[in-house]
Amino acid sequence: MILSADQIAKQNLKHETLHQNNFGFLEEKLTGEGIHLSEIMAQLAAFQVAIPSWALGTGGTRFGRFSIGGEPINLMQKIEDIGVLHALTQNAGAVSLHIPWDKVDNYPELKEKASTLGIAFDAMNSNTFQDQKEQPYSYKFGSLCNVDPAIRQQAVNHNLEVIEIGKKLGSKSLTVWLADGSNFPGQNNFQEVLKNTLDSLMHIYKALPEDWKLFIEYKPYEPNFYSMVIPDWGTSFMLANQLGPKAYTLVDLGHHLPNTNIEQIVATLMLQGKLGGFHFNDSKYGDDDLSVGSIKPYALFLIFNELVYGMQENKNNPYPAWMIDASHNTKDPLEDLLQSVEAILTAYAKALLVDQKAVKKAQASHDVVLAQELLKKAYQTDVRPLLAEVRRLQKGALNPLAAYRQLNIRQQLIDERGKDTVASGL
Ligand code: PSV
Ligand code: MN
Repeated sequence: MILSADQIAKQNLKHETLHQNNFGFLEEKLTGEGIHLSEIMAQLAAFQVAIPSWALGTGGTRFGRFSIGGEPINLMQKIEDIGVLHALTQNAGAVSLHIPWDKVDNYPELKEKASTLGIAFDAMNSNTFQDQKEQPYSYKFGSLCNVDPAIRQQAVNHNLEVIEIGKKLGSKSLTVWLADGSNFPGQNNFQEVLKNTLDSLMHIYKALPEDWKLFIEYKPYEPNFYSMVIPDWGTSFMLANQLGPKAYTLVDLGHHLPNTNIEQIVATLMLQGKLGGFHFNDSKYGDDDLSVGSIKPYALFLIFNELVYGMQENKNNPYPAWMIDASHNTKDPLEDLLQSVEAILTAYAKALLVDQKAVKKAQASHDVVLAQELLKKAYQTDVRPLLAEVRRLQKGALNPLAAYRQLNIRQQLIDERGKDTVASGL
């Protein structure tokens, strides 16, 4: 289903008066504080977060999966769903594909369809954490790290194929996440698997086109529980440095042990010019993949505060690739993604409101209280009218979630696709 600007404009009429009042009040307040609102609004409008192709259906755990109905059964339908998200929010104009899940016969047709909906192809993801039917060797004991050179070669070749597909779609980056690791002491020789991984990544790196980037994800545990070959940002950073200037670390919010100071990791990587990409989600315990900002919104704001600072100060760091990497087990995936997009933009807008100069001044005079208060002041600003105004100016919805519900989109998708459809992916 395709959502038209007219349908959205009609929904906006219902909220128009209240919105103008709310925005007018906020505009006066912020302008009075000397904030250049137009600059902030331009940055918010430019922000595009990629939606992963595998998150448009209901997810599940190893215990069960509860389908919502109307789920997209192929990539074209997934692109249409992202089109709906983008039409409503104007901030979801990109898709991230996972190969081989998203292989199709006709890539030009796919590219064409996406471009009519304003959707670009962000980072491509390879998959060497599952075995595919036709592949000769198993990844049960690792892929790029494997002690068997034939298995490593197969995993390298897969990544090369992903790059080739990405080239056809206009993507400019490859994200490698490795499930490689061990479940028991003695299973792997730590040094050997790391050396093998670097060697395999070097082969992949060599095949990267000049204008591409390689993003290396890290994760402390799962699916392996004793050791992961790339367990932390330090290992990813080390590999990226050894590979060269086109390789970067990718931070996935769920890939940290509880209470890790992620904002400090962001700052360190940006200082070194090595933060390439970002996967958004939220968690209570581990890689829970919950809706962004649903558990620790203040931590998300602090992370964005470092991202904003880094984007301003660290010109050696490229503009990061953003992606939502959440799983929707309980809610309608599209509603969940709308909530996540809103949470990301909320944190970003609040971070843009931080008076960086005043914070620096407070730090210079060791005024701990003031420095903290300055952050809190930005965090406590209700930026919802600002986000709504940015969307309105781009013909998006004043209230995306309300519009989604009032337009009965899930029911329309069920009528169109059926009640029992199940989306491929995780
Ligand atoms: C692994 O947990 C991960 O974060 C990687 O980004 C994968 O590609 C993605 O989730 C989907 O499995
Ligand atoms: Mn991820």
